[in-house]
Amino acid sequence: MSDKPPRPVLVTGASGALGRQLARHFGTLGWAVRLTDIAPFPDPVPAGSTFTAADLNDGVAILRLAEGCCMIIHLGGVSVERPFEEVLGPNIRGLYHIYEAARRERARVLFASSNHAIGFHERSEKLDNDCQLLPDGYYGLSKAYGEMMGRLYWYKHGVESVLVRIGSCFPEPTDERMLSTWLSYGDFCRLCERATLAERSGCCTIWGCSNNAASFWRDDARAVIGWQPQDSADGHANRVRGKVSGNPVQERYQGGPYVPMDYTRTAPPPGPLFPR
Ligand code: NAI
Ligand code: 15L
Repeated sequence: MSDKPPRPVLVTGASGALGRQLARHFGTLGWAVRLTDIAPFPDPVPAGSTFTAADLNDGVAILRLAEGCCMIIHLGGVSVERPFEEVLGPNIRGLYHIYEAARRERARVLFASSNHAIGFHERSEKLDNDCQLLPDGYYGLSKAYGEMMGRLYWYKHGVESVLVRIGSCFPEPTDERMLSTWLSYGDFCRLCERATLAERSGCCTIWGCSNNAASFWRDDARAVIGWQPQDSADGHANRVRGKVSGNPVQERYQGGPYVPMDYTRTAPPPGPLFPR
């Protein structure tokens, strides 16, 4: 297996927190990368890469950017809970533009999904990757839609997708919940590398978290792309243990702080949504 992709890789959301990490990582690997974002790229553009500003709402611009690419790493869009109208353009229409471009180029997509697509699962549950989608807001709903988009394009057009349900990808865990959800920058970059180089991915779903003893998540398709996390939140336990919100709704569910946003229930739900 080659250690370089056969054609350029397109990275959206390149000016964001994860995009900047990945741009640097791919730069050190010497890959040919097209970086794009609606915001300017704040760092020196790595050798071998180019940066082009574009709005995900602009389907023609996305088609042009993807021309000749073998892989689209799609990190761009609204990345936190926002009102529906703000999420709609980048995350719903924009994602359609990404998948149409992938279909035309026969490119694989890595879709940066989120734990907020399943945020209403209780923290006491240990989830496999085929669990019910239970979004905890409009942002999480857009990520659930993104995963469904990946499946649609796989079954209908044979477009491959690596759907990564990212937990909390930050320099280090900052509260107790992140002992379960943390993904190190290094593990994230290596995941993107493996997703690009794997001979085949089909349409697979992977939990984007490091090797955390307190993980909420269990089985997934990481073996399909040959990725294993190397880092762990465990070494941060002493520092963040006990850092909790005090909000019972927030602490009950995996989605944490996004769950109580705009939450109007006065009593907890009576039981599981999908009783067996
Ligand atoms: P970020 O907010 O730092 O980066 C997102 C980028 O998308 C920004 O640079 C922004 O300018 C760009 N963008 C927004 N609207 C756009 C538009 N209309 N056209 C083009 N570009 C647009 O987010 P971050 O943390 O880097 O996350 C990257 C991806 O990973 C996002 O899709 C996010 O939802 C997902 N993710 C991140 C997690 C984390 O812990 N950082 C956890 C779960 C998912
Ligand atoms: C996400 O999906 C967000 O992009 C990120 O900013 C964090 O809020 C993360 O989830 C999380 O749940 O910690």
